Amino acid sequence: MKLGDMQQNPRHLINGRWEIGTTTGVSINPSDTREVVAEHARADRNQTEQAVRAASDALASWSHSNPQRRADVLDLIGSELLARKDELGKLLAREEGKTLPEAVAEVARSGQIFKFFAGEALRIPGELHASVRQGVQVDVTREPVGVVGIIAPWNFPFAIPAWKIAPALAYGNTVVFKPAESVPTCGWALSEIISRSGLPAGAFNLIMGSGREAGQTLVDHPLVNAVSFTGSVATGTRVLQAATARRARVQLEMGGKNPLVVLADADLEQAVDCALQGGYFSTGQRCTASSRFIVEAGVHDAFVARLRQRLATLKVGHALERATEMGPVVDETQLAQNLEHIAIARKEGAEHVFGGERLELATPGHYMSPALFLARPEHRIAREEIFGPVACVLRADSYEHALALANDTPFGLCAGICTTSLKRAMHFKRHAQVGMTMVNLPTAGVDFHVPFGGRKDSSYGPREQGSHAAEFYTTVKTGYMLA
Ligand code: TXE
Repeated sequence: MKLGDMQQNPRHLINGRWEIGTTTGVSINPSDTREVVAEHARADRNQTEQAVRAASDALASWSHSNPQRRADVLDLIGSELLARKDELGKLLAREEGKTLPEAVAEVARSGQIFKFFAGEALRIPGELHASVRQGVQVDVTREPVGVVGIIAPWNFPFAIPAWKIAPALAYGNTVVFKPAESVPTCGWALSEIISRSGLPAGAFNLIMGSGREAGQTLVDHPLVNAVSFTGSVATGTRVLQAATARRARVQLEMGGKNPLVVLADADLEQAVDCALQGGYFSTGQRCTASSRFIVEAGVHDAFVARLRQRLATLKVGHALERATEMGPVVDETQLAQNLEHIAIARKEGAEHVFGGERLELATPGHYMSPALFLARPEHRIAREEIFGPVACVLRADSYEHALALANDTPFGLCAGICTTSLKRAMHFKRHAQVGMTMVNLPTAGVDFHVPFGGRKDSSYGPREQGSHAAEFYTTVKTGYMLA
């Protein structure tokens, strides 16, 4: 089978072999629903269990491999992702619908993540302590956790799997990876590169299929020692309950309702840029997207007028067209969900400023115009994650009021502030109840070498990315020795 044929018909990777599925599924281009991106394998419980057993059998070899070998494997994967970023970015744009520049940048970032963890494999930290007992030496070392189940969402089909798979392998774990149903070909393309990197058979396995069957099997399987999940709060909560019931380690990244505070002293153009990028780029389908613009009264009307102007000229279109600034929504279900939220906002009395309509363009796709409303804090549009190009403005009387509004949410992933006051910026950084803060920057758009994650309902377990990833992907051993 040639690579091109495989890309049309992605198979599972189980124990180093490409396997057909028990059933097949199709993935569709959201920019042009006439185009089938691929017909891919789907796994049932039995096939998923085979992948878990393969990962478990490979542990003895990979967990004791030397760090240089792991670094070489990860570096090779990173280099190929970087070298093929244009081609793979095109695939990503076709299957998920983000614009080509966004998609190419995501693939490049995935390559950088693998290269970062190639370095981390050589820097696994340990500690040496003097004992409280005479003549005894104590050391603290880190070991792999075991088999890691990786359950990924559709919105970053290269980067999110990369920032889970790379640390898992760097620290000597073996992996069963399940991409989201709507982006199997991206998951397969990443796995195909990983399959040629020099790993022992079974150290990395790919399973495509439904969350309910393949995903749940990973969560429930006694040989899966840890589960790293990114997705919705509802599914994350189910994953947590099932995995912790059998005492597996769990890490969850879920939703956000991220605020961008705009103070009266802000540079208005910069604030509007931050709002546009953070709220609407990647079609608003980012857990770090800003969906609440909390604007101080003095600048409220000017901000709304300027943002409205910018939204009116934002070019929505086919993800592969050069002029496109915002691609389609990922699928019909998500589009219907977005439109439903817009109907609710109108019904609850939020004031419509712009957009929120389904668009008919030259190709049949899941297009909608970016939406902006003026809301009150109790409106559902100001409280629930929508996960689309839909945002609202909340008026704040003062900085203190803005901060209170920013924290008035069950979520706690990311919060931004636009201000020229160092004092306010520092206060906000300290008092925002989130895992990540941004000053004069969009809430979305993070570095790959520092911790990523949030508080409250947004996240559970240790942070992802950077050297903090070791907290989840390793377990600590304390050794005592009479010297
Ligand atoms: O998510 P799910 P979906 C939010 C966003 C979106 C909503 C639904 O609001 O509208 O979630 O998207 C797998 N056991 N986010 O349906 O269901 C599933 O196959 C194990 C926010 O895509 O959470 C997929 O691989 N796994 C988010 C992954 O879980 C299960 C990004 C996520 O699916 C499972 C994506 C089960 N029982 C969506 N059921 C963000 N914050 O970044 C499903 N899965």
